[in-house]
Amino acid sequence: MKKVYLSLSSDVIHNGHIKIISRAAELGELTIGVLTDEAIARFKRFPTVSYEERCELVSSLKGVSAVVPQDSIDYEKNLLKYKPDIVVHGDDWVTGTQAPVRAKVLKVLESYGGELVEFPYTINPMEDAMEADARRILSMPEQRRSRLKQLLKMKKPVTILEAHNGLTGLIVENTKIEKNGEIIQFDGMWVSSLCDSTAKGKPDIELVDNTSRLNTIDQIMEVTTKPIILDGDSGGLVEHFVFLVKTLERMGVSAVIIEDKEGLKKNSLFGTEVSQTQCSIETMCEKIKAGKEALTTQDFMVIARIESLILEQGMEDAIARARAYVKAGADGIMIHSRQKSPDEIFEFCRIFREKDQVTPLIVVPTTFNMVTEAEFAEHGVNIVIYANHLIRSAFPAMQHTAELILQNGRCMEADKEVMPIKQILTLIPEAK
Ligand code: SPV
Ligand code: MG
Repeated sequence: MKKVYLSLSSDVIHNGHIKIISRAAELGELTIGVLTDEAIARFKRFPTVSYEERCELVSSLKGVSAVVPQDSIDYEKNLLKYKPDIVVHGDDWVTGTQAPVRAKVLKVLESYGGELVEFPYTINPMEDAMEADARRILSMPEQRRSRLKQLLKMKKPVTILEAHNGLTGLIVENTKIEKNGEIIQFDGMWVSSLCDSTAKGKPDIELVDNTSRLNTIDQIMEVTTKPIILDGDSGGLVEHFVFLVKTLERMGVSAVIIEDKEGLKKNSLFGTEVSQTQCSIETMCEKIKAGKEALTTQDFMVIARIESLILEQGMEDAIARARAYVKAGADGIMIHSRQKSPDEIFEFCRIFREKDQVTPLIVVPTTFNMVTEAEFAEHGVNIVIYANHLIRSAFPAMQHTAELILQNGRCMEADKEVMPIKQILTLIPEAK
């Protein structure tokens, strides 16, 4: 009896899956590699049906002899572990995003004499509608809100990119690349005060009010499903912060990060070049406590951001604040720095982790940009936020286009560098 292996990467089982399972079972003893929640979240989107439920469903199907976890879209680990004689797949992966995954499967099979059998892919007319349904479910507040906490349990680090409107939200939602046989994407969005303000032509001084910030979030939410972290600046007055927290939680935002500053807030990357004041530990703790008390669910995270290194107050102050904020109930600590070297961030992580291995640590590597996500994870970091990169890439591109038109007195030269009209017309589909 030959050993047959089929990987199921979907959280929706339809007639196409049943058909390929029964054909695979005809070839020998069939093992199904069920993709773990983390693997599905990585390459596709967060699953709507949990790994355990999917295993139960799949193992009850006719022809299935065994179910094993597959923890990556890359088959290598499982193929080398189970050495199936035959791998079965639909022929849809010959081209498109999964083609490199197929190429790697062929290479591994060749290494031990296994074989790939492909059956014609059954197009299910309902597939698009089912996918749209799944996305609608995932975008609902109670689904989306808890996603960050779920991701923190699954993945280290969770990677977050800045979004400041619907369009940049779509970029964070949909951008995927193939890397080392895996398909990867960002986990969620950071609604940055710098980028939200800049996009509105305003300085980053808490001038854009919460009504406007919430409107930005709403625009992003309308077209995405991924979790959102709001840059809440100083959080404002305690009396105002509790209202903000309630509203964010109700909307389905996953976390707010507030920084320990008072008075006129300026962007942290100015450091001590401008006058900015750090608030007292007591004031910050009071705000954290009030925010936590205002919550209705266990899902929403109030994260405290420490500005001690930015304001050159020293490591001891940063650590003392971190411990106090965690004690006050903070669900995570963001430690910020504007140094080019990551040394002080790594030192903070090391000292913090000596006594606390649980509280999530968050970093924003705008200046210490050479550090990779894997290195951050090794230092105990749980969330990496790329805080301003979409707006920083868009602005020079737009300015260049404006200059090209001025220089040439026409738009032909600019047209060569911009997206074709046909593409922009169809970029956003009319109905989903
Ligand atoms: C932001 O993105 O607005 C931030 C991060 O607060 S930073 O600009 O580095 O202060
Ligand atoms: Mg900010």
